[in-house]
Amino acid sequence: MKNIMPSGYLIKKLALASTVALAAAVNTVNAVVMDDTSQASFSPQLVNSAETDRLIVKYKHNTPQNLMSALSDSSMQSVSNAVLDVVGGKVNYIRKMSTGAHVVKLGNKVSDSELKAIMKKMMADPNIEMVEPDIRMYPMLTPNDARYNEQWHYFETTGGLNLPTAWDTTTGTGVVVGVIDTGYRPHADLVGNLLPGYDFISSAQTAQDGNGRDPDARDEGDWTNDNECVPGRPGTNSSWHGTHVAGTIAAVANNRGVVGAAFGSRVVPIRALGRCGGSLSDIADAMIWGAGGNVPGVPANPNPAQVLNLSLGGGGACGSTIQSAINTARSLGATVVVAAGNESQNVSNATPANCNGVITVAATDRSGGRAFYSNFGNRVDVAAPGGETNSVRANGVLSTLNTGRRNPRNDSLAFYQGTSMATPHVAAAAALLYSVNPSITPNQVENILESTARSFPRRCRGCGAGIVDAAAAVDAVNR
Ligand SMILES: [Ca+2]
Ligand SMILES: [Ca+2]
Ligand SMILES: [Ca+2]
Repeated sequence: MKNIMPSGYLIKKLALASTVALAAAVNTVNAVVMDDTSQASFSPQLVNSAETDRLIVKYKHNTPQNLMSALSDSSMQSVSNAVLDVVGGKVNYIRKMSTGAHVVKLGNKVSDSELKAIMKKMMADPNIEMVEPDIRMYPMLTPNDARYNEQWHYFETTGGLNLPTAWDTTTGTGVVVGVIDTGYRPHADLVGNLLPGYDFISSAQTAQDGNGRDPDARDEGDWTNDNECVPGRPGTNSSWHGTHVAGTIAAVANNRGVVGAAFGSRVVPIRALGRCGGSLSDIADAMIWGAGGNVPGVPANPNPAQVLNLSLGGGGACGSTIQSAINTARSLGATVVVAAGNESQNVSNATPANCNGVITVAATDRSGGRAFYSNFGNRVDVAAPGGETNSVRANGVLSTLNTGRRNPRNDSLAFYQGTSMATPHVAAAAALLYSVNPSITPNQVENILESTARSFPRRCRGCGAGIVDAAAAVDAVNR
């Protein structure tokens, strides 16, 4: 099985997995080691004929010894006969194991019940001590972070992204995702996967850091006073939006808190949103810089991103500035993933979601239907879990945040809802694909994510090809 995990990660995983693996091993022994007088009683989940057509057979007193053409040897006759009696066909001898047992392979496909019957017949031979299926084992990559179990949006069959299976192949190692957002907080569960970013906010008022563009992309808070942004609009607390989005992509695994959907990847935080949002001109520059392009007056990004996440948007048609930035990012090899928007309206009114060359993401709720707020329409390409916190907070997307109402205070974790939360799931899935095939193109990424998306378990009209299936997508690019 392919595994391109950093070794430190794997070591931690194995340590974590040990209690589970040990329990499984004990079950196996209980279920299949029988003396010759017992009735065969196999635990069904341990006999999976779709996964294995091999058996491990151990003889009492370690007989037969040194078996080469073993199945012609009379001492192995009961093995052959057991198979012949149940399903017919040959048995192939594979090898003798260090344990003294022998591995044999069935010549024909068998069902679970046939496999059980074959094992039961073998056990009728008083010379046979033990027979068990040569089961397959896998890296046990479920992260052990304390609140991973609340990240239903990664693993639940109904509404999740099918990530744990994808993580058996890749967690995004070697891939850079540019997050164009409010900047970042150096959250202890995120900072280890952050690369140097840049602050593209040219207005000191918007930035709240006392100056224009600068190399420090930390989020200083995007709180506003009443009427500050739009007359009549009440003030808001700081959102720490960029920290939440970045955490969904690359929060650190196997330490504490939560994990990112591509926790082997790294995020370049590119700050372009502050108080009252951000300007198109800053966002366009941020995109080009993120992908490795040249922006006058700004040193080049030393870690060009293969994926850009834009959990942002505004109203109106797709203008030439943003389309040009998208085209430049694509020409540099970057896949651009964009939120459909939260107005529960046709996405044609939301930009850059309505531009060409982007993957536009609608949001689904925990039941896999369209989230009540999500935009929809022909411009949507795929859907991903964006959660829904209005009725049940825990049905939102859990990620890294900060407790500060205005200025930053302490690290926290929080449930958010929105197409902003759905989009980083897709950006992370794209990162997994780049990790498997670094030369994949933006068009190929989009085609694979769409063609492997799963159908909606509940109504989601205008939500694109389906809910992104990370495991299916990784499998498709791995072929
Ligand atoms: Ca600044
Ligand atoms: Ca700054
Ligand atoms: Ca973590």
